[in-house]
Amino acid sequence: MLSGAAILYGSGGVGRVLARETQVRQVWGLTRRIKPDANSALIVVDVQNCFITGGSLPVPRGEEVVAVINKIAPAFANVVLTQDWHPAGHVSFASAHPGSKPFDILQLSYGRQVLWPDHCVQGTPDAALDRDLRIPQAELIVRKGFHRDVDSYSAFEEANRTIPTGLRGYLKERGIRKVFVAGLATDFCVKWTALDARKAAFETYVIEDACRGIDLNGSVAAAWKEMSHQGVRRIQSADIEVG
Ligand code: VGL
Ligand code: ZN
Repeated sequence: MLSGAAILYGSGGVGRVLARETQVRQVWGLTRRIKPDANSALIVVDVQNCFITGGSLPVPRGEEVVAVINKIAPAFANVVLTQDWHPAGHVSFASAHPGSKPFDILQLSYGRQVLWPDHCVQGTPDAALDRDLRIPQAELIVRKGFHRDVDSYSAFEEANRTIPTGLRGYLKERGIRKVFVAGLATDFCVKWTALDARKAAFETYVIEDACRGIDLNGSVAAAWKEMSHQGVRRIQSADIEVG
């Protein structure tokens, strides 16, 4: 194993070495767990009533992420939560576009926009965080999608790609170098948040079993492909050392 590792380290870029290391670990059945450190943050994306059964835009089995997130959260000294937080009449709502219906796609000034049922309206119970989340140490809640004419799947930057949320600066200023992303939905807000985390040069992990997707026309599989191309590391909650 050790000499194998030495050969691998001489053979290519860091990304390739890490990918090979993961493969080697899997082949050998080794369970080396990841221990989040002081420079790691967990980003819990949009675990809100709207995205859970009974909400306005329920993600299939969305409620299942809560127990998984509660299990791993104690491993993180730094936790940031996000909230999708739209004004009434938001541009992403089908109801704001006469003649359109939910899940239609519309070309807007900043690009293609999937139209959704009205969801996560500011100040409504639907927009509240799931009451069963147990993350008392969470230090920041980032709200996004609050400009009426722009959506924001990403926790870092709005969909017109010009307005930052401030999360990048917050994390950098706090010395965070690694982010772990969990929550809803894999193929929208989790994906965009993870891709933007990579763009901001964070080492980025998405915890697969702590996420659920909406899955429109294969969008979950496409999301994993896109994330892996950008160097996002796909892990499971069991890969994280808790306690
Ligand atoms: C989301 C659709 C619309 C998400 C937010 O949190 O993934 N999806 N708004
Ligand atoms: Zn939304």
